[in-house]
Parts: sequence; structure tokens; C-alpha cells
Amino acid sequence: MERTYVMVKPDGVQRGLVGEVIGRIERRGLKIVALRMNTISQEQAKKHYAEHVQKPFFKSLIDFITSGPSVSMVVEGKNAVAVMRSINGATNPVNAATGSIRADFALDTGRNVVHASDSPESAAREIGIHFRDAEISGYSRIDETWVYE
Ligand code: IDP
Ligand code: MG
Repeated sequence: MERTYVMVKPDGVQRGLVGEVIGRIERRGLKIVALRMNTISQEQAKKHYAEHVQKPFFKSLIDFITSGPSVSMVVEGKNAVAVMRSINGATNPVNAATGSIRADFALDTGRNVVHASDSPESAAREIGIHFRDAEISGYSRIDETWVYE
């Protein structure tokens, strides 16, 4: 099983979309193994988005992502990284597939409601930025034999 890091960004929290996002993750059959609301620090944000440090939008991205509470999750399941990216949709909501979170709830790249890691390596790195090992719960869900063959 694979793990990925998922965030409901501050715009998603402010717009009351936390339940909507969590509901989609749970209904798909993915398992939430860690969950927290907090306002992430500048230091965490800069580490999280380190790959974008040279981009013109970096400062506004860091200001936005640290501007208020966000919801952080570790999500586990078969192909969790790819499945979460498709649940979220393309970065620019205008290109997001119909039925994805970004297509259903967003219009602007800089206010695209959710984050999910783009590879298993990114997931391991991002989980390490946002969670301690002790905050991640390994458990079986009772429906697993009905979700997996
Ligand atoms: P991702 O969130 O789909 O992985 P990335 O390219 O990693 O997309 O960019 C990280 C975040 O930075 C995006 O989700 C978006 O909020 C923001 N971002 C990316 N490109 C732009 C841009 O061109 N203008 C403003 N914000 C951007
Ligand atoms: Mg990314």
C-alpha cells in the first residue's frame, strides 16, 4: 500500500470544503491514517514548496498557504499518489477533469483548494515535514476486503 500527503488549503477551509474533500477520499476507499488542522509555519511551507523557490509565485504561495488553518492528512491505499492526484484534478482548475475537486470548486491556480503529493518520493518527504511518526495510525478498515480483490 502507498501513502500520500494531502492538504485542504486555507481557501478550502474558509469555504467550508473540508468535509467535501474528506468525503471524496473516504468514499473512494482510501484510508485516512493521519489528520490535523493547523496553520503551517513559514519554515514548513518553504520546505514543502522548496521545488518552487525560483518561481515568480513563490512568495504569494508561501503567504497564502500560511495565511490560516489548513487540514493535513496522510492518505493510504492502492496507488494512493496517482488516485489522489486524479481526485484533486489538474493544477490549473480550467484544465481539471470534470468531477475532480478543482473542477468542481475552483477557478484560479492560486486558489485551487487542495494539495496532494506528485510521487511516492515527494509523499515521503512531505509526510515528514507535516507529521511525526507517532501521529500516523496503522490500522485496518473493516471494508478492506470489499474495496480490494
Ligand atoms: P500541484 O499543487 O498541482 O502539485 P504545483 O505545480 O506543484 O501544482 O504548484 C504548487 C501550487 O502552487 C499549486 O497548487 C498552485 O496553488 C500554485 N501555483 C502553481 N503554479 C502557479 C502559477 O502559475 N501562479 C500562481 N500559483 C501557482
Ligand atoms: Mg506539486
